[in-house]
Amino acid sequence: MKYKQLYEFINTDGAGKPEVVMSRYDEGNYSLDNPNTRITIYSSNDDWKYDITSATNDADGDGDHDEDDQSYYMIAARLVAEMATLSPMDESNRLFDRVLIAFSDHSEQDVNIMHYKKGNRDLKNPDFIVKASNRDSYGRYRTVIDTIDADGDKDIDKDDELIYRNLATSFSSMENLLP
Ligand SMILES: [Ca+2]
Ligand SMILES: [Ca+2]
Ligand SMILES: [Ca+2]
Repeated sequence: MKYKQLYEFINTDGAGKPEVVMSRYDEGNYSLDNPNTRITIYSSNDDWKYDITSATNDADGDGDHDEDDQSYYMIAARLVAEMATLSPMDESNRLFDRVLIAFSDHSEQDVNIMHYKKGNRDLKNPDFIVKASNRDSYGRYRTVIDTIDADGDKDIDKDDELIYRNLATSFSSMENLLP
């Protein structure tokens, strides 16, 4: 299944800081407002440390539904919170409204991390695409292509690559994203 994962920061409960909202879109679905499923990851102390999720599912596909499954979503939320270019923690660094992650059309393993500038609501037309490839036997991505500044410190280096490598690894490890 060629599903896509979208990450956004939205203040879903209207209180305190924004939550991380992960929406899944199945193959062919690019309708921003109509995801196939949606999970919200909350910070219980409202301090950008994401540690609670809305109801999840057997994300890792091992046949049970336990804390391990929840942890995939929390790890993903913490990763996107490291993206200063996406997180509303500091609006002066923020360039993007949302990030969409999908497997490449050209390879079963390569991952595209698509970035949408503020106001761009067309999921088919990202402003930047960072690619991760070269997955090892543990499922970790080793190579990032077309890296941009993710942590907002105005350079492009290994720290930025690591965020993208971890995001791609997180995405490909969530095998079973049932509603
Ligand atoms: Ca909130
Ligand atoms: Ca499981
Ligand atoms: Ca950087």
